[in-house]
Amino acid sequence: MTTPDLAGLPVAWSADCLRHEPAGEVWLGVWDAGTEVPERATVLLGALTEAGAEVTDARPHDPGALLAVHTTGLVSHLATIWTRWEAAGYVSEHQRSRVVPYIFPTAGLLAGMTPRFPEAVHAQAGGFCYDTMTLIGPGSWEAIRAAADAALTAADLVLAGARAAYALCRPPGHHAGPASHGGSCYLNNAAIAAQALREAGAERVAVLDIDAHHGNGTQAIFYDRSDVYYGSVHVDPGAGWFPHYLGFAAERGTGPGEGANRNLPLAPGTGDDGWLDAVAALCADVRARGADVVVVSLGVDAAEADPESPLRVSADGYRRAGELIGALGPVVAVQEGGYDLPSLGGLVVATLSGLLNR
Ligand code: SP5
Ligand code: ZN
Repeated sequence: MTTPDLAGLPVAWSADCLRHEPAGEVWLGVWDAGTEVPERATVLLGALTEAGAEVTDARPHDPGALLAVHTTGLVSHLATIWTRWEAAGYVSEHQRSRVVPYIFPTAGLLAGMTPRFPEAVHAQAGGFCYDTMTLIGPGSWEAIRAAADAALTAADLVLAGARAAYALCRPPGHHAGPASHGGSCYLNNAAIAAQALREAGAERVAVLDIDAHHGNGTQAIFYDRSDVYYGSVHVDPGAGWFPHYLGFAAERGTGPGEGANRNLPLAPGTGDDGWLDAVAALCADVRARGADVVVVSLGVDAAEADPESPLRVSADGYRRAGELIGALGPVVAVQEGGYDLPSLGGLVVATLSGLLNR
């Protein structure tokens, strides 16, 4: 009998992650089916179990861990908006089954003025959510909170001595900033884990983001800090890809954080060779700067079959990326994107097998 690839790898998970049902996304004014579906987590859980990983319950953590990287305003908004939306009659009277923003306090609207926080519930959502694709419904908050708890539990396991742990987070997190959310993300699970690792004594933490999209939220959270490096390889936002406005190579960090942020945008169509060169360059940064622990924002949406990105990475490419990252030291892997249900499980298992050098 062969040993399963992931035998002994702890997987932090909560069934509450299934309770978030965005029921699609409003893209260019039309309500589409959307790809960030609960089945993603079911598929991943099945593949990881099949590969021999050890599923462990995400342990509830103090809200202080969320507030260490997010504002009270964002956290209370996410925790309460659904209940207030429903109570105010948007579902029963207006047939709006999900929270969707419609007005955004952009820099242009404000023109330098300080905005007044609106009383109207339907005007509040755009104060936090910067796109129309990141909907909130019944159960969303429980899932958002559970995903953060999964990331924190994986961090605890690595602090306790595991060489690697994986958090099966859903919804994903890397597009959520200190006071903002979007891109199917609500709270930044990877940043919450990275900050918790810092507070538990890790002096230098590196976040390596291999999701197909730039993790603008993680970048924003750590942009002025030297103690948490952020490196990301992603499809070039300038070529027409989310998050469009951020993720360029010139964004290198600010103040004490100057040089501790690195973006490697890739042309659409880039496959294993170009993508792995970029992953290796980020790993070289981490080696040069030193890191006590690495948090991987593990999106697998750069895969060829994925509907949300034009990159063309193979399962073997993911395995090799895992090998490169696993050689750096202890790793907390946090699930981000990845939307092709038939290949999703194999891609994550391949990456984690590489991490464990199996
Ligand atoms: C965590 C993560 O991977 N978030 C990525 C969000 C990017 N969403 C952009 C969606 C743009 C519209 N999608 C149309 C898909 C084709 N039907
Ligand atoms: Zn992504």
